[in-house]
Amino acid sequence: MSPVEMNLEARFDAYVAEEKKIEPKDWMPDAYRKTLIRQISQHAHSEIVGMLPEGNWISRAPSLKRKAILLAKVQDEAGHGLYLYSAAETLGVTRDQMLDDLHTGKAKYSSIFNYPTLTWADMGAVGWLVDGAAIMNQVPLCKCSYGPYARAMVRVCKEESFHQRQGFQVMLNLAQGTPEQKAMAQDALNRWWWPSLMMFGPNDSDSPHSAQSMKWNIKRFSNDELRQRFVDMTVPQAELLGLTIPDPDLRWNEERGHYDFGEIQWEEFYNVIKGNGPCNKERLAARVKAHEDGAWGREAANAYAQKQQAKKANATTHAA
Ligand code: FAQ
Repeated sequence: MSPVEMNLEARFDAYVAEEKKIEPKDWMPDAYRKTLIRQISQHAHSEIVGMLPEGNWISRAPSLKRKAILLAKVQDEAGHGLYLYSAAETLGVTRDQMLDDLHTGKAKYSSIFNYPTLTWADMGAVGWLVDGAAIMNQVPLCKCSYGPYARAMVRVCKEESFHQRQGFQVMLNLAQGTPEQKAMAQDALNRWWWPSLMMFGPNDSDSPHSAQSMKWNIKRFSNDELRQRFVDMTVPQAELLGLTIPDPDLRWNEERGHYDFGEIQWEEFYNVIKGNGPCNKERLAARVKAHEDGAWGREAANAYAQKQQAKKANATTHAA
C-alpha cells in the first residue's frame, strides 16, 4: 500500500469509528467495497428467492383476507430486493452481474429459503421465525456505516415487523384452533426452528468475515450475539402460543441471564449453502425461469425509457 493509500485508510477508519456514514462517492478501501457488494447482493438475492416459499401458498391461503395479507408480504419482499440491488449498484456493480452470479450459483442467498413450505402453518412459522430472525439481524444494519445500505434497512425493518406479526397471528390462530391445527403449528415450529437459528451464520469462531465487518461498522453485533437475542426473544413467544421448541437442551440460565440452547447441526448448514439443501435446485430453477420469462418486460421498459429520452432531447432542441 502506498503512503497516500495508508493515509486515506487511516482517515477512513477514523471517520467510520466516529459513526459517520460512508457515501457512494467517498473514498473507501477496496476490501470494504467488496465486502459490502458481497453482503448486500446476497441479502438482495435472499429477498427475491425468499418470495418463492411463501408464493407457493398464495393460491391456497385459507381465506381472502389471508390471501391479501400474504400477497402484500410477498410483494414487500420484491421491494426489499429492489432497494438492496439499488444500494449495491451504488458500489459499482451492475444488476446484470449480480443476477448472473445468482443464476450461475456463484452468489449465495440465505440458507433458510432452501427448505420447503409444506402446510399453511409454514406461513405462520416463516413470518414468526424467519422474519423474526431477519429483524433481529437487520435492525442493527440500520446503523451500518454505508449510507445507502443503512437507509434501505430502515424501511425494510418497518415492513419486516409487520411480516413478523402476521406470522405470529397465523400461529396463534392455529395454536388456539382444533387439536389438528395446533399439531400443524407444532410441526411447522419443529421444522423451522433449527434452520432459523442457522440464518445468523456460523459461530463467531468460524465466521471469517465477522471481525473485519465489525471493525468497519458494517456488522454491529456478532452472529452468536444476535442468535442468542433471537432465542431469548422467541422462547417466551412460543410459551404464549403453548408450543414446544424442539430442543431438549433449552433452559434458562440464571447466571448468564440468557437461555442455553443445544448444538446447531452445522453440517446441515454447510450442506445447504453448498447447494445441496432440500430445495436449492428448485429455487434456482424458478429464479432463472422468472428472469427468462421477464425478458420481454425489461426490453419493453428499456424501449420506453429510450423513447422518453429521445422525446425529451427533441423538445430541448426545439425549445433552443
Ligand atoms: N445462508 O463470515 P460469515 C430475508 C455465508 S432475511 C447462506 O459469518 P457474514 C428476509 C456467508 O455469506 C435473510 N450463507 O459471513 C425475508 C459467508 O460466505 P461467503 C437475508 C450464509 O457475511 C424473510 C460464509 O457463510 N439476510 O431475506 C449464511 O459476515 C422472509 C461465512 O459467514 C441477510 O442477508 C446463511 N444463513 O455474515 C425474505 C442479512 N450465513 O460470502 C423473505 C445481511 C453465513 O464468504 C421471506 N447479511 N453465510 O461465500 C448479514 O447480516 C451477514 O451476511 C450474515 C453472514 C450474518 C448472513
